[in-house]
Amino acid sequence: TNIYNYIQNKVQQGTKMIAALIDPDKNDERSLSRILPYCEEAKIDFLFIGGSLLVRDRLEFTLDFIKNHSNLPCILFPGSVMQISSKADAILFLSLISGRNPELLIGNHVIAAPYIYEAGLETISTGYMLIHCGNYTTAHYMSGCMPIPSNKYEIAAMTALAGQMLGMKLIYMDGGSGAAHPIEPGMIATVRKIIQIPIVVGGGIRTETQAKQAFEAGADVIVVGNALESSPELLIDLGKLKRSYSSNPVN
Ligand code: 1GP
Repeated sequence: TNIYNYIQNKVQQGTKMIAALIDPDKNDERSLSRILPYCEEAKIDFLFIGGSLLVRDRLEFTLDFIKNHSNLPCILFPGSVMQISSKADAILFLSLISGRNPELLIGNHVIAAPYIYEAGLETISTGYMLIHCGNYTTAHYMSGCMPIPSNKYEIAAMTALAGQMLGMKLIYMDGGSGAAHPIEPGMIATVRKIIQIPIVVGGGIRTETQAKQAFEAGADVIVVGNALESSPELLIDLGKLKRSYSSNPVN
């Protein structure tokens, strides 16, 4: 429960958090060596490790490399039951509550449960909601489910509320990696108004302004993935941005 306690403490303090998404398919030693120093310097909170589809078997290598070069907590963000490793610190136990695919609501969880148990991973029950953000992403395709339309704020809010009522510990609103635009701040705000659990927001965040809009609308954690390939220095600005919400400047 260490990672979830950390999130709860930050939320109680009104402090925002940043996660960098590392897709093992897209990163090798060279790109990790480039991105990790920015993660450290920016004092981001977590690394999310995973992808909708891992074409190459590089999860273990990626975790080994990160653990040898950084102390940042590694949270698995699994695209499938194949993405489980005891080398990580926690796993987002994702239920795709915006979809209606029973395998992604409970089936895969039953298959994954003994492996997660064996690995001793902290499990964070997460209501995962895919939102349509201008394009059709790999996450949308791989889920085989319709995403929530970008302007249907009430559907998003009631889906998140149902997730909270089911006992989920986090809501992750995702436009999908490489989303054309981030989730509309109005949708985040509508969800924020009705639920109490922490909200993670990702997909298509490429600028400090977009990150700020997500935070102001009520996101507790923002996730940045794609943008780090071309401009990892964005993390430095995001680190400053999250510290502007904190009364304790070392956070
Ligand atoms: C995707 O929320 C993450 O699941 C991050 O998205 O790669 O577009 O930043 P980006």
